[in-house]
Formats: sequence, C-alpha cells, structure tokens
Amino acid sequence: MNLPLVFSPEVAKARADGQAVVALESTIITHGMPYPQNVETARAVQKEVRTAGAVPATIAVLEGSLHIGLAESTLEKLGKAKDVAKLSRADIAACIAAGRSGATTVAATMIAARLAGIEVFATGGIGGVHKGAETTFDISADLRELAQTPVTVVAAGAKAILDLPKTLEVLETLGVPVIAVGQDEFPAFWSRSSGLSSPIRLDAPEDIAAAHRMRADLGLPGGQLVANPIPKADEIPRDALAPIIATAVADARSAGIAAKSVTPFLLSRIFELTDGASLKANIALVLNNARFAARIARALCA
Ligand code: PSU
Ligand code: MN
Repeated sequence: MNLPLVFSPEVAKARADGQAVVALESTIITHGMPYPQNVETARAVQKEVRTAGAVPATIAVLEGSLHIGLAESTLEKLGKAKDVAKLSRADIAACIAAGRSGATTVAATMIAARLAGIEVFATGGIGGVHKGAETTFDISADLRELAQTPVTVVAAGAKAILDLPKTLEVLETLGVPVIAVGQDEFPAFWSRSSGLSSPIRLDAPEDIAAAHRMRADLGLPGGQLVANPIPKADEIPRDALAPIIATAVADARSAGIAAKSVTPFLLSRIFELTDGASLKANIALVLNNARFAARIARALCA
C-alpha cells in the first residue's frame, strides 16, 4: 500500500532515531484562532514540545499529501489562508484523493498520527456533544475517533461551549478512558472546574503511558482522553464565563449556524465577548498540554 504520507526532515529523523514524537493538529490554526496569534501559537507549541524533549509533528493535508511535520513557511501560509477545508474522518480521503488541501481536526489528526506511528497528540480541547444535540444531533466525530484509533490525546477537557455532562456520557458509552491530571474534576477548557468528576485520575505521565500500553495489550481499540486542566494563573473562572457562553450559543442559534461552522463561530464570538481574554487562556492551555504530552511520549519511549 502506498500511503500519501510526507514527513518533515525533523520528524523523519526522530522516527529513525526512535525519539519521542508529539502530533499537533492544524484546525486549531485555521479555524480556532485569529491570525497572527494562530501562527505564533503553532510555533510556540512546537517549541514547547522540543523544550520538553520530544519532536513536534504538526499535521495537515497539502495538495493531496498527508504532511507529518510542517515547514515554517507552510504554517504561515495556512494561518493566513481563508476558506481552508476543515477535515474530519468523513472528508479526509476525498480531499487527499482530489489533490486538495485542508486542516485536520482532532479526529483527522488521530487518523494521520496512527498512520505515522505517533501515539501521543496534544491539542486545546476536543469536540463533543453540543448543547441542544437532542434536536440538532450535533456530536463531534472526535468522540468516535477516540473510541477506535489508538492515540492518547492531551486536551484541557472538552470545550466549555459543549454540553459537558452529555459529552462524558457518550465517552463512557464508547469506552473511552477519560483521565484527569492533578485533580479529581473534569476540566472545562478555559476553566479548571466543570462541576463534574472525572472517571479516572492519573497524575504521572508514566502511569498514563502504562495505561495506553495496557489497552493495546488487552486488545482494546481506541485511545485515551487526557484531561489536563489549564494552569490556575491562566484560567477564566467558570462562573465568569457561563453567561458569555450562553450569549454565544444563542447568537449561533439565531444566526442559523450549523454543522462544521458551529465550533469556529462560538470560539470567535467568545473571543469578541471577552475582549480577547478567551484566546489568551486558549493559548496558555495548549502550551500546557504540549508540555504534558511530551512527557507522556517520552515515557512511552523509555
Ligand atoms: N482545540 C482548540 N481549538 C479548536 C479545536 C480544538 O483549542 O478549534 C478544534 C479541533 O480541531 C476539534 C474541533 O477537532 O475544534 C472540533 O470541531 P467540531 O465541534 O466541529 O467537531
Ligand atoms: Mn459538529
């Protein structure tokens, strides 16, 4: 089988040397943050992974190839581009087959990471069950991907724009381990607290790596969700954010926003409503996740 994979020189060398590698997604760059903070963050996240002793592999589809590790100039181009496709499990193959380009979501990045032999992936927050899903049926493909693709995903929980109790219920139904780090509570992206307890708590990266290995040994498909709370100094307290999220969700509804546009719309609306504070917190939590993911990747290599 001839896979359309293209490795950057840095990632190719890391693979040859058996070094720890951390996958990073590109939808957060194209749809999750405004320019130029998106590109600055992508660079800073890669640097954070390197400082923590692993090699970053930012993933995107470029002109029909699945790129594992992106050049500086590509990051800049992606970050500036308008109307980049947002690729998930459903559309990644058609995009590659047509020779087109697109940014990979958590689901698509997990698929690419597995093909590239990368077991750990850091992002901001996974997609999940949207508020009102009982009528819209809007449930992110990220959840089913976690149930079937063996990659450990480090996120600051699920984005607080979602229905977090329903998201945890679906993860449980799908058999996805949800592992909080350093606290018993499931974190809520911009806030450390969600009011919901996490099914599992493991504080040491070595223990999370061991659980990852054990799932494979037991023949269990799928990965793990590592829910790493945003550092205290960077969080926006849950109570302060709740009314803002409610306004953003109401705005999305009255504007008729649906399907793939929902998450990007809500993130940018909350950015406006918090005068940019949500973006600052989002950047801090991604960096924190990159650091922790590097430690898990190193533990898996040891
Ligand atoms: N984390 C962030 N910002 C983002 C995302 C994650 O801090 O924008 C992206 C991821 O790519 C995730 C997607 O897969 O949001 C979820 O989109 P949806 O709800 O349409 O499945
Ligand atoms: Mn959706």
